[in-house]
Amino acid sequence: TLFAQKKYEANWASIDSRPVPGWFEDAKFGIFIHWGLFSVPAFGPTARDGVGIYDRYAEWYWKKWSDPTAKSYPVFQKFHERVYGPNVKYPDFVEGFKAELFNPDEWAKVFEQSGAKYVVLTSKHHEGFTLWPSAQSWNWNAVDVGPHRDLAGDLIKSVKDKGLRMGYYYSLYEWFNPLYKENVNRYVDEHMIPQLKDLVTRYKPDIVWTDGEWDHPSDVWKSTEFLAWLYNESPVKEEVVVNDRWGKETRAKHGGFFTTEYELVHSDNSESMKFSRPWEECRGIGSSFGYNRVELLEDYSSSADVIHILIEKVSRGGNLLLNIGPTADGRIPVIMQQRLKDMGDWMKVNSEAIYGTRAWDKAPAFKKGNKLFFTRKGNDLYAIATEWTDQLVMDGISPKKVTLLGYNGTIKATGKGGKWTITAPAVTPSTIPCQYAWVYKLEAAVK
Ligand code: FUL
Repeated sequence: TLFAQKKYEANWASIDSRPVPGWFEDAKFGIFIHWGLFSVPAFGPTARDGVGIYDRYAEWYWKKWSDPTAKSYPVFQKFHERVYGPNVKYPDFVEGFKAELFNPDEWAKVFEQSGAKYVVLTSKHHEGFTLWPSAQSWNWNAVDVGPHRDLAGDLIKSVKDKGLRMGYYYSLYEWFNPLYKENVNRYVDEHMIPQLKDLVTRYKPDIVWTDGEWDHPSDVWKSTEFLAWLYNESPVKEEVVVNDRWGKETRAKHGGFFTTEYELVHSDNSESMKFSRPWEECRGIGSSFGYNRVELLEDYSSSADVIHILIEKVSRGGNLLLNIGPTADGRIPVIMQQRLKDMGDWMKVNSEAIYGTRAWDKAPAFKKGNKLFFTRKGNDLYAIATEWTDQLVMDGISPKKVTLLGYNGTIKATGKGGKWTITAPAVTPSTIPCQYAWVYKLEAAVK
């Protein structure tokens, strides 16, 4: 059958009328990758420096090191002075960006085994250096200089070969691009828009994840014009997904899915999380997106932590985009691999309680410290306990059958009038289905 595809116009009312393609909300779990020249110094302040989360981002090295008003300025200054000295300028870091150990098939395997369904790579962060041979970033991209390799192209190929979706992060603004500073309109017309269109037509990404939008309103970025092109004419017009970072006024208002970041971009109370659109929380495993070599084990979330974060976000209807920061030589730090491996082991047993689910609208109000979460798929509910308890009591359900995912024995569940008590089975270390969180499937529990 031939349906006339809807034509989108270059205004927010029209752009916002396009539903976010369903694959995104069903996917629930993605991997974010921050990789660029900032991976060379791979340094940022930590909690021990007494600065807040935004001041710990290692990918902000260039900016924070050059901005005396930044709270983390002294920490970056001191480090740079001690390690590199005054003669090393940020662009010199390109010498250290070789990616000589980069094996995209290996990376893709790590992502696949984590249970993630999609991947988002920084094609260009605020530093302006592109990971693909962009004509607009002549001599400031990974093919002309540094690794001499199309990192963005090689990775999307390997990731898609594994059956995962992949897209790109792209920073609208650039800190030190002279054209951007002198004439933003020319920058948008001659640099940014051609670059974005090149990225989309060349690699056909499933996601365009923009950022750096706050510097100008969306009309300066010509965001709705670009999105109308993306939705009407581009090779990915059917399935492509975008976020909400398209201008200083657009977050949690316009575009595709809404974004939170370390729960800080929007305050993390249950009210503000009732977004009218699919949403995604992004965060690192530690407190930075770019690799920070001085982080200690104590700075990293444990496997239990990251699994619990996934559960919390999904039970509230969101996705989790969990970040890794590869090294300049192209490795995924082993501690990050380990966290992803544990997530994958958990997902092998429990993924049906994650993929394709929605928040349960009758779930108990979200509070920090909750130990019981719910997801819903059709008439089935999944009760996810982040602590092993002998008895779970829940309200407002009448399940036809109760099982524990990954466990073969029967589960004792009794109830009347919507109030049910589930008794955990007696398990041993060898019969417990998994670690970190346990899922009771409550079949036909809700209407
Ligand atoms: C922020 C950026 O400034 C950070 O460096 C990071 O890329 C994060 C995902 O978005 O706004």
